[in-house]
Amino acid sequence: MLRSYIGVGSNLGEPLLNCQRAIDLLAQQGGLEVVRRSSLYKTEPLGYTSQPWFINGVVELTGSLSPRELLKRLQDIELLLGRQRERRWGPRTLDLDLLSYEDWVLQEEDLMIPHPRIAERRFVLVPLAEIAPDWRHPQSNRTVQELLQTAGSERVIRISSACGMWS
Ligand code: A4P
Ligand code: MG
Repeated sequence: MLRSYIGVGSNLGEPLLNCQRAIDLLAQQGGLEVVRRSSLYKTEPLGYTSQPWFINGVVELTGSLSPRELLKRLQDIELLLGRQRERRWGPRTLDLDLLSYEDWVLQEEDLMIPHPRIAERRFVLVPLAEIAPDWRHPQSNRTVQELLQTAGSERVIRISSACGMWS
């Protein structure tokens, strides 16, 4: 089984519900299984800062889909939940990022694995550390804990436990 981690984020509409629905939709589809879900976190916006705080979390998937098939699934779910692509790094009803796929490194314009901004983002690393403390970045070979020591300083506040709000 191939293992991947997906970053889930939302800061428009009902962000908590959007994240929960996205995971439910992922879990209901064939070809993959949601193995673990992190807690959900309220996180300070990064990049474009004049926007509402986000809800973020990370899920672990296993399955037989290729990275491109998986990306397509993620984009279909984004659209289904009303995502409109406007401002880059701006507010969104749902953002699903393919953070990693096994220990693959892929550098294509429309698909980069691992996701290029993992190492600097506490809103990704904190939930990832919760469900995959031994995960290593395949390019730097640093663990998620090591990456956290040099990541940014945006505030990340846990709002639900891993087995609470999600199920
Ligand atoms: N793409 C390439 N690699 C990947 C990948 N590994 N996973 C391409 C997903 N997509 C990937 O993405 C733009 C293009 O990236 C896609 O067409 C896909 O082919 P997008 O989702 O349309 O646009 P975006 O999300 O606005 O851009 P980007 O660069 O993905 O932004 P990020 O990195 O997702 O950042 N602050 C907080 N606190 N929490 C957040 O969740 N999110 C962002 C968006 C900014 N600030 C945030 C948060
Ligand atoms: Mg994105």
